[in-house]
Amino acid sequence: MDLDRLAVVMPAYNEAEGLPGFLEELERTLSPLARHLDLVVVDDRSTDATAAVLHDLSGRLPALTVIEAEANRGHGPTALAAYRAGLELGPDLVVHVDGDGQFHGIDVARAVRATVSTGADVVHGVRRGREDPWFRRVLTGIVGIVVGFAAGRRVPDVNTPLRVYRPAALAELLEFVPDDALVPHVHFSLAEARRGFRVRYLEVASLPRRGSNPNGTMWGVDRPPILPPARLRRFARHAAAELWRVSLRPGADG
Ligand SMILES: Nc1nc2c(ncn2[C@@H]2O[C@H](COP(=O)(O)OP(=O)(O)O)[C@@H](O)[C@H]2O)c(=O)[nH]1
Ligand SMILES: [Mg+2]
Repeated sequence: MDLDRLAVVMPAYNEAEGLPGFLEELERTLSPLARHLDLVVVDDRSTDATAAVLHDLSGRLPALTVIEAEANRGHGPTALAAYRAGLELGPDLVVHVDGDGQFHGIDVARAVRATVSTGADVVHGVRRGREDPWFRRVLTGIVGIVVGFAAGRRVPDVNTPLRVYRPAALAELLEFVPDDALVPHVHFSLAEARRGFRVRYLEVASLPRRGSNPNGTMWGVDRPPILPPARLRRFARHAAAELWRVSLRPGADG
């Protein structure tokens, strides 16, 4: 394939167990696709051994660059910091995946190939086989309907963390989403549709998180509770307000 430089960007939080296997798999599956591969991981001040594990790995994986966040800021701001760091390397394409490693390396490679072969501005990995508690599925469904309505077309898996971007398209999106956004990928999905970006969708398998530390999940539980935890309810409230402010209200930039 004809890529000179490919940058993978990844926010990570408490993923000490799963990161080595996931990063090594990405290195193995993606390095054949470009002359130069970068793996940029932003550690969001993890409280487990993530920083030490990444330090060790950087000795073994020449592609790896580790950035330590100055403070714990959550998934959205950390993903945005990772995107910016990746873009600064001047790559042909930027791939985003979460540090919890819920994808196969070969599916990430398929998404990269699909971006090149279709000439798309962005390719989304649409997750199949997700196992989420009911309230997360309901929340995802509601966000999907709101975004689909605002975008004027259905957007499958609006918040998927597996995305491959052309740098110019990504730069445009990063311009209007605030650095502290809670749900940047939802804003991105909506803006891509509204701005007429060429978006392609690729079905990919959704795996369980690779590590066993439940603090690495968004909601801090390893077994789904019956009712939505307070943390999720608070997050949903703030995310809905942000979606209105950044993307939905009349005159919003998105
Ligand atoms: N940067 C950062 N990421 C977090 C934090 N809490 C959870 N995450 C990450 O958020 C990501 C998404 O959460 P997850 O429950 O896997 O959502 P899903 O993949 O959409 O089902 C995971 O990669 C978590 O590691 C945090 O405080 N900071
Ligand atoms: Mg995940």
